[in-house]
Amino acid sequence: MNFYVMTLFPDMIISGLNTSITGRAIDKGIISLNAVNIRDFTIDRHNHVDDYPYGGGAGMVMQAQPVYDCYKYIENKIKKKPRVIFMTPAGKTFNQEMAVNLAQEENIVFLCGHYEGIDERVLEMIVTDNVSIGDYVLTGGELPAMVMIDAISRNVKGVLNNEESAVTESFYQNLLEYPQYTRPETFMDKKVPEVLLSGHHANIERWRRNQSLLKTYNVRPDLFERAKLDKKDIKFLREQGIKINDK
Ligand code: 6GU
Repeated sequence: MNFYVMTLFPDMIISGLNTSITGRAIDKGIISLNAVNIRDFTIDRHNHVDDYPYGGGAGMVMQAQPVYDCYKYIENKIKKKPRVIFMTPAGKTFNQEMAVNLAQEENIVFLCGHYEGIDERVLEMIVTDNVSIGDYVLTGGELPAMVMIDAISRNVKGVLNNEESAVTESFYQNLLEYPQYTRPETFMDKKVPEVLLSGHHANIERWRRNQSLLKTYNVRPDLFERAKLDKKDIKFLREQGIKINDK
């Protein structure tokens, strides 16, 4: 899988993703990361890539020409029309389902804006998807692109090892992770929950499931509403005084 990032700050993309699990996947050749500097495509004498907005107003707008030529350079290299994702707070909010789906693509191009935005005409010409990473405003699209590349990559076969893969499971069921503990058994008078030392696998599994249910109910009621509950889950939650409607 090949990621292309159109950006004014290629070093930021490379340094952010060349470490840890994404870095290992790049080294192994499972994914490739190409940060392409939009400024390299300007035809302006002073290397400018932005100008004042027509109609007035604050800030600067990225010009169409360098963005378009940068895109054409990438399209020409891969010889097909890729998904082009424009990182914008005005896009559809990114989620795990989108990460899983995008992991099926062979090439993805990310377009990172800066300043007050990008000339609408080039967006109309090249962008296939508008995506946001949440309801807050960032200074540019680089961090959002890095977030998406990380989340997509870990759904590409071979990027995670078996142990790392298991960790994703819970989000698919719309439940949050149960708490984890490691040695020592006692840390500053705080003990590890007894059941985890019992060696009784069914009890441990039940306890973990119950912890996930309670955590999700308390911190993410929106997720909890979509979680699939079985009879044992419903019994446990009712014992905790939580009202559950039978379907
Ligand atoms: Cl994709 N871009 C910017 N600039 N801010 C954001 C965002 C994207 N997603 C959330 N905030």
